[in-house]
Amino acid sequence: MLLLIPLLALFPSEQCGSIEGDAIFHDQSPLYCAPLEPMPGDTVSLRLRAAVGDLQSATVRIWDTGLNGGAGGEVLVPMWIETQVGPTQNFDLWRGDFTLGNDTLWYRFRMEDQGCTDVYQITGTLNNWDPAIRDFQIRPGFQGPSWARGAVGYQIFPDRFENGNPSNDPQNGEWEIAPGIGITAHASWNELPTGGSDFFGGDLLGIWQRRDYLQWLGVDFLWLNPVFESRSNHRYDATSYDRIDSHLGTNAEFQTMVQGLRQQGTRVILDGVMNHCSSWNEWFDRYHVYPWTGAHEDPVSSAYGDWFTFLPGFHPLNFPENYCSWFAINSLPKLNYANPEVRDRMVRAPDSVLRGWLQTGIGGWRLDAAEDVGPGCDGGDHSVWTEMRNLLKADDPDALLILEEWGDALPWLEGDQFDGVMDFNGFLFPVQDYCLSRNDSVATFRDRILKGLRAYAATANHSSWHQLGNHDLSRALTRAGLDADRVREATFLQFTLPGSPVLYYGDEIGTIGGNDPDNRRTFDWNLANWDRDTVKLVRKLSQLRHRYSALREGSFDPYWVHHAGRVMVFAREDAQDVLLMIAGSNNAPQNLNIPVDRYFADGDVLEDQISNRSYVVVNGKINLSGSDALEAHGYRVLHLR
Ligand SMILES: [Ca+2]
Ligand SMILES: [Ca+2]
Ligand SMILES: [Ca+2]
Repeated sequence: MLLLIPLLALFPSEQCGSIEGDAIFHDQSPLYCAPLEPMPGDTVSLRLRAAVGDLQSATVRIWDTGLNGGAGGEVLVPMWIETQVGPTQNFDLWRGDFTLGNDTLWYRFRMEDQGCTDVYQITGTLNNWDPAIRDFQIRPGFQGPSWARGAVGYQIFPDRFENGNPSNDPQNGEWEIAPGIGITAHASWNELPTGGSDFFGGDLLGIWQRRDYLQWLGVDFLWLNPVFESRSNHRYDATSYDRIDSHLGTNAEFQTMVQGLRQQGTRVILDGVMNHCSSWNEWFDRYHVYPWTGAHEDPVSSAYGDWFTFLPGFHPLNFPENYCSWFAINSLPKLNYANPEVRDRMVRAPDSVLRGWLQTGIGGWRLDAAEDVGPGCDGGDHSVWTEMRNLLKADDPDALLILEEWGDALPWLEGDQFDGVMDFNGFLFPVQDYCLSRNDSVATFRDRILKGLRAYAATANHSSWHQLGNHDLSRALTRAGLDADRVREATFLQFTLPGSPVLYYGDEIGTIGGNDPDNRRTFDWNLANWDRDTVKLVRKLSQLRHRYSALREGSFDPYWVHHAGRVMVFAREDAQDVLLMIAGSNNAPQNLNIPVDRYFADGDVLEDQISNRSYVVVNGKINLSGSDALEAHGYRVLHLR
């Protein structure tokens, strides 16, 4: 008996017995955190849902990073019960208000009842604060373009989407990609890619001609892989930042396309490769193409000599070259942002690369290799991006700024640099491991998604890009072992979770391919070859995302999982609607008895927005069993009929 007391103290339950931890909910959607993009001086209202009558008190526990001369300090905001919510008024809605200062705040909640104290962080209710889980964050003054929140995107590799103008097609041997190595032109659109120097002839006119398809799919913006003049087919190594590659079209054709697409509601996002250019670049001119003296020709006398970094003496990493390049790839010399002329030319000047092209009416930029951009050989420098944001947002407050970052992007998403990230950590990898490869359990998937959503401020989460694949990864269908059902499971999550779903051209029709260059196959316009089930699903989900603001900016409450059946049930709610998603990732039908009394009352009829099947709420649950079982790989979007 004596041993029991220390044992109990050593192994506390996850939650207090007197607090219904599973009923508690908060996230940074408008119903629970307002305003979405608070400015210094604004009153912020936080709301927390708890079972009715359950709590004696609730408190917002804030860490204000500006207190104590920047050392930070704790602020406690008492909450009160504002009202009862829920289908049978079965929840108290607790509310706490405070005035925002200039500094970043981190917050979580403390709940007390009958001597028990629990905390609420984004992964749920816990007995003790878990320092490994990032608290919710508020970044005063962080405002992103509203059009981009939850918007549907479509990535195009320009050489491979559609050939609208055969007269601009690259010809065999028309130029060298490296000294002595000529480019190749494919004889047929249906051949397979072979590397970086083979061309199919896709172009801007082709994209324009297929605008009806993009509109039919419900695409809000296109992200084009680089379109500036280059010798490679991927064009991540520009020879000029001022000219559209002539094999894609002219500068004038580009502007016409951008403005025409904008009129149909489709913005164009350009790929900005700011870190490095080609060794054939007009400023570097290693191979003596231009009449002037390029940096490589004579770093001392060239007007561009200090635009790059040349190293005296022996440099093993760059050997046998004497200049800094991206990953020591000598065809990709790195621009030197310690030189103010480079910063003027790329960022600062009214006609800089970034600001100049913004004037054509593009919707913004995706910035390549953002962590590398800076002075010298290795230096990443955030000041390049803070300067970029200030200038571009002054030119066009609606310009979207997305960075490429494969790790934690928080250092770029504090409100002063980018609006969002290509979210590998928060979406692509979790959905890969859950749906495509089936390595993760549903509980692990839910945990990774929740942690991804707490990684950044709310506005950044909404405009971050959720992809199943892109030009740097093998095709989603190939990674799924050619199982299209798994890709559809992942697509369902891509379009129903918070964030901005961005399709990789061809994934929606069942295009396959291994690693680069096989992942860059041409788009197959022969409808007989299409995976119609997938493209129909994409179009339907895109329509739902446009119909229901709750799918774009609403809450995300993944309150129920079926472990063995690999099913996650989650609600998305805003002031207009509640949608209940049932998302399966499994190979067999599942009998499910799903509690829905958090959102719906007995007698309510819930209709699936995809299949039009309906379910009646009985005893707080809906039953999917027998002939109504959730089919293998099944999914539902339920809305009150
Ligand atoms: Ca209680
Ligand atoms: Ca062409
Ligand atoms: Ca020259």
